[in-house]
Amino acid sequence: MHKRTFIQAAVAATMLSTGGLALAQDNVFKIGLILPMTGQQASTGRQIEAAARLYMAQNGDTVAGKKVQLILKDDGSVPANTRRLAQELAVNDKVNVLAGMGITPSALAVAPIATQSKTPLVVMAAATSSITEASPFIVRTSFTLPQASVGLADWAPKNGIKTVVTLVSDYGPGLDAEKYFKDRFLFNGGKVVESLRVPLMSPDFAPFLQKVRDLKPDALFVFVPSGAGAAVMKQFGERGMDKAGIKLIGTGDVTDDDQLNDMGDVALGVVTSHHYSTFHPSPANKKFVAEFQKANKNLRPNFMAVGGYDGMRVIYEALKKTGGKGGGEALLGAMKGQIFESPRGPIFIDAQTRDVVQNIYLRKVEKKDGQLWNVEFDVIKDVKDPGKTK
Ligand code: VNL
Repeated sequence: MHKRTFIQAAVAATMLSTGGLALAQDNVFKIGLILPMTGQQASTGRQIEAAARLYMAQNGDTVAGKKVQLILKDDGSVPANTRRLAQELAVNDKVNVLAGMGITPSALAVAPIATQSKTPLVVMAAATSSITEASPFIVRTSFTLPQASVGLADWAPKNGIKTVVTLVSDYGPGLDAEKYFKDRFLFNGGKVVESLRVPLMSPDFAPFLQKVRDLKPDALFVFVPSGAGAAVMKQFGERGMDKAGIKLIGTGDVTDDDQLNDMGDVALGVVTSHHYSTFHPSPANKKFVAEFQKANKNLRPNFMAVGGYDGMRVIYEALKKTGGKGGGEALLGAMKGQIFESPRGPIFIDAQTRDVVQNIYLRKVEKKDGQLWNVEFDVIKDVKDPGKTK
């Protein structure tokens, strides 16, 4: 009798504790954040992680009565790793949202998992136009290369640039940048003399730049992913391209704020088009930059940080709106159509395309108080991704 009571009590206790566990699980909202924390794209991972943690520090980790848990995984930007990690997060950890995606191949590798598990995937970095079409569960808070390239192709011919050589990383975003810059530049009466493509991994820019020097265009248009710009700039300077009268232009990835201040005077005067500059003069951005730098040993936030910060905002607001009810589909629904003031300026998550609509700024590198900045001098408002057919 005594023994039976003991067993009953033990069973009851077990049930109570597993019941308690289930309840605790129910009250946790999990974000599976996959980023390149090591390898060639590690600066992108570092920026996005810092921004996500800042957003949580500023807004608390309890939303709609749920405890928000950030689960960070390092994929080293190897797409097979991204895929495996996403699978584990969706199946074992049962995350409510997948997020991050440092490069396009990572986002494309995870898209089918988002679709099958009905888990929203918030793309915070990768920027090939077609990514949002790879799964109806993808929402993007970064940008697209067509979006960033077209404005520069309008600006260049009006500013004495008639001949251009394009130089891009040979994968999704580079091919988008090359195509959309070229088509618009030709339409505007410009001429693309040559289109060069460099490998994504460990590129050696020297032979390509030598070729550009020989071709002597008015300008060299460059797209390389965040983190690779400093190497391009250094070799551009070493080969005396600027002195030979060739201007450097590109999307803002090449004058990445993460590296810009160490690029030296060769970067002065470089004109780029992009959606975010650390120097953007809005009160919201000044607050963001100050608090980001304070929390990160003065690290300057770049466009990757802003993609991560806004991605967290989209997740938090969707959780608030749904109260965590209705699963992945409801959460996704509440992400669509969000409109708000980002550190980059006003942005909008287009409900039809799930892609970000935003201002694109023309910027020129200038020195102010001894530091190099991308200083905005013109804006094209509310730019939709020109790569979308519908
Ligand atoms: C991508 C596009 C990656 C733009 C980037 O940096 C970037 C991409 C890592 O889609 O892979 O600046």
